[in-house]
Amino acid sequence: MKKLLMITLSLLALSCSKDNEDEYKTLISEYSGGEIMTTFDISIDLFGRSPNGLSTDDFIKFSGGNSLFRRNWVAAPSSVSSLDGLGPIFNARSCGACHFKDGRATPPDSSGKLILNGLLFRLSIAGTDDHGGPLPDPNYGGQLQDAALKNTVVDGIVRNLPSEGNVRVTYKEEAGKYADGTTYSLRIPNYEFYNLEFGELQGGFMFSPRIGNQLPGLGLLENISEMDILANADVDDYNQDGISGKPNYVWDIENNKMTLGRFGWKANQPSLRQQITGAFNGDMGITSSIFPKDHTTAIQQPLYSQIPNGGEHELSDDSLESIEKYMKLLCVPSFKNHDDEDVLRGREIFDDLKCSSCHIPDFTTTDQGLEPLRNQKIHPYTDLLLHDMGDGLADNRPDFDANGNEWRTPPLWGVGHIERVNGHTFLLHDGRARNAEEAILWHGGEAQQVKENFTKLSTEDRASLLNFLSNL
Ligand code: HEC
Ligand code: HEC
Ligand SMILES: [Ca+2]
Ligand SMILES: [Ca+2]
Ligand SMILES: [Ca+2]
Repeated sequence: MKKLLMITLSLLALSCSKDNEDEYKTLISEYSGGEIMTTFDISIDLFGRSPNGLSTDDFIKFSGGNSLFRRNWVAAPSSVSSLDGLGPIFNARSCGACHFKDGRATPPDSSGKLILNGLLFRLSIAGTDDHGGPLPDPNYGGQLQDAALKNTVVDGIVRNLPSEGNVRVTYKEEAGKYADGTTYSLRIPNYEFYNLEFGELQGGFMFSPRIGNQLPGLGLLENISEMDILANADVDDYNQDGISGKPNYVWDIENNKMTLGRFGWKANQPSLRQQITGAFNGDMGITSSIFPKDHTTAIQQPLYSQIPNGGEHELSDDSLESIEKYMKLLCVPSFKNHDDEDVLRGREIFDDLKCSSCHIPDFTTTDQGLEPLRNQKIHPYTDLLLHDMGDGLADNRPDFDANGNEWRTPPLWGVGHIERVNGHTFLLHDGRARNAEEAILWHGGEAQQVKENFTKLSTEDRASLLNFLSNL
């Protein structure tokens, strides 16, 4: 194997146009987040690092945002008025509950426990809203909140409010085999809604299970120019490689227009500001200037509307600015063992298999925005575009321009570090894959051929590819 790699290297060196050399340097760069936004930390806090050299003001905001992210919000009224307003219904009390240490949530196991951890369910019915987005369920809204305030005084009586309902998750195993004879098994999730407080789900009801993502590097992704993202789009597959990256266009509430989506599993959010305030509103019941209204539906009002709120708005614009800065400035973990022969071999296989036609390794950020995010050569391994991933992964629920089969290519930077931070290796939009290998085996649709080629790799090559991923 060593020999093979040496030959490839010398070929690269020989064919020595400047371009190739640059390409190779990029290939081995350990600075996944560019020179400023890369952290070499290997502690369990590694997803929570800020870049060196922040201004005092930015550092204060980053730290303030960090604590807002971790703290539990409480019911209003409370002595800590900057942290009250939780509920009436919610999924979790803090951002950190689902993004533990800014990392990936653990999916629920099959035990049928009430706890969904960081898995949430987006809901809709057939049709679209005024902006082409999903049409919320009339009774349950756009998301199932499986928790509600307890010990709350309503009309002088202490009550435990019921939540909207719960979901039970079970998995079925399905066996498969590699060309080398090695067997594997994938788990197919099944979801069952129960304890539904506001009546049965109607015909045409759709849901999308989604797990909380790891959060490093999002400011850099937000600072890739739209032009650079669209350059990789190929909606009608003109170049006939079977891969047709498609941009999602979603409603930008603050700017009152359709905008390229970048965040969420279907690129369903246009900006970190909207993603963050959407999470406060939907996941925690906290209002803000962007989402001034409670997340409850008409049928729920009589039950929930007597709960005191935590001020107008419950999240102040100052707090929003801090937490936005925090999200923007989380550094990306470095690419470990970037000069290791087997890891580099894995990277070559990644390219050979054409994983990199969706998980695009290289971008340069714009010269705008926060100083540490400008002009950075980054290696996120995403195109931020939508791809048909086949029926196996489909949620069959459209989300703006994303159809029921399409998902945004998730960035692979940091995936190898989730285990250290979060103590697990579950991947994909609903956490069904128990590790990177299973995540690849789930690829279908536009990635069907790539997946099949993966299953035909030699045992050693497969191991090298996985070794590469575990170092990202
Ligand atoms: C109940 C669990 C849960 C809570 C609480 C939660 N999140 Fe999330 N977060 C998610 C899920 C699930 C997604 C993916 C959403 C989607 O695809 O629509 C997500 C996505 C995100 C993203 C986009 C990540 C990406 O790669 O596109 C950001 C940023 C984010 N959350 C920030 C926050 C902040 C800030 C808070 C606190 C206000 C928060 N989240 C609270 C579960 C949660
Ligand atoms: C056609 C585009 C495409 C190709 C080609 C492709 N991927 Fe993906 N990849 C995706 C999308 C989209 C997802 C998210 C699917 C989901 O969550 O349901 C994904 C998910 C993943 C994940 C899980 C990431 C996470 O954060 O949960 C890994 C790991 C991964 N891909 C590795 C690879 C490797 C290795 C290859 C080549 C063998 C490859 N991919 C080829 C589009 C692609
Ligand atoms: Ca509230
Ligand atoms: Ca709801
Ligand atoms: Ca194409």
